[in-house]
Amino acid sequence: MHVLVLGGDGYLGWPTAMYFSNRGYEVTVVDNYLRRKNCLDLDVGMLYPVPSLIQRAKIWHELTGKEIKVVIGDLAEPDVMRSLFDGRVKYDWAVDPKFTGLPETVVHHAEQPSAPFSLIDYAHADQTITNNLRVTNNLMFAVRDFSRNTHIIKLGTMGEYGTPNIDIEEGWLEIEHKGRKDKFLFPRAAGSIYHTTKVMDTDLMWFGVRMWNLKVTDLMQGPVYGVETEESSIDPRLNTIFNYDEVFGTIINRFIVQAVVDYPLTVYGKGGQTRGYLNIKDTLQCIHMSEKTPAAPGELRIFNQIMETLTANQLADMVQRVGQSLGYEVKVNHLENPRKEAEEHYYNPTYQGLIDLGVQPHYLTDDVMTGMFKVVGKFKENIRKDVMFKGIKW
Ligand code: USQ
Repeated sequence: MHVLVLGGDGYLGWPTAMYFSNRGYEVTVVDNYLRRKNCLDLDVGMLYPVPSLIQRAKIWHELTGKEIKVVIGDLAEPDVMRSLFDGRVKYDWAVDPKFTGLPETVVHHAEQPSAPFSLIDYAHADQTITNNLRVTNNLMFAVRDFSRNTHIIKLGTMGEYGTPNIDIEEGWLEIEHKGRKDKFLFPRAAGSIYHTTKVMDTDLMWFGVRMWNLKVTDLMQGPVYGVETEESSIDPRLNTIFNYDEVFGTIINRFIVQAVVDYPLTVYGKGGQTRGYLNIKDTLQCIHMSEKTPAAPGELRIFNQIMETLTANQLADMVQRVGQSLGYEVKVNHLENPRKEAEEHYYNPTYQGLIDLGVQPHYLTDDVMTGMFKVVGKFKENIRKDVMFKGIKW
């Protein structure tokens, strides 16, 4: 089985590649270092330096004997995408440079993933829209033209739904209107330009599913936390990239880093914002379970990929409690919210589909958080306070 991981250098992409490789799959990763370039351009830093994608694939091979083929290229260029399916691909690193053949599964992580980044100014909004939509469109057409049996697993986001005042279903909603019934995509109301591109991605794929019988799974993921996965524990050089700055860091990772350097936790506004969270280990399980039971031809299968819902205030309380038990003095600050979002709202999403497929959740317990504190604590000297909060306004 061959899994193609688009965006294989990122926070989730590299752990996905190792996860499948470790389980005996043939794996190809593709990335153009967009995330790293954007971090450099904005000078936001990372918790620790990470070897290049090619170096990581070499380290992985030395330690495990397994091969992850690497392509460095921009998937927004149609030719780069198409070469992965028509055999013209040139690997930038591989043990065996022969074309692996068509992938049974493509995991699409190749997006600009930050909401604040997409709202810095016009240019950053434009980069987000151009990259995310072109990559998705290029993928859709490449699969249509060369490999309709390939199952596309696309990372969506819970933020596509926004925070509606009704329960959030898994992707679809049956509506009765003037005595007639039909099923529609659950209403979308994205809260950033980034999240809006994810809505548009879904629409593109839904079109491809209806027109060309493509097989697509859309994983509506909440904010992910965590550093370690089974594979990264083999060697610290295999750790995934880890951001804690305002632009690329997600809330739980940020709060723990802040606690370690006595930076008051940056709760935005009232802190009643509720989101569905999951451990990075569960992202990998969810992708794997989706891969094992592919969507049918002509099916857009949607799962809500979260394991529990928590408010920003609950997270801050927990980080404070666990941090204090470890000897950190943790203060909590309520900053004026730079985002435009509901700070107190109803939130009741369904998230049963992936559990039914066999995913076993890792919840955010005190022990799990203590483990994160220990990892982050090792890199305390690298943590920069100047990138914690700049106040990118919506
Ligand atoms: N928040 C704070 N303080 C902080 C950072 C965030 O109070 O220092 C709040 C935000 O205002 C927001 C919530 O925490 O209400 C989550 O923010 P986040 O930065 O952790 O996550 P978000 O911007 O929503 O985006 C992240 C990922 C994105 C993914 C999304 C899933 O960057 O790629 O799609 O989580 S979801 O939020 O469900 O849309």
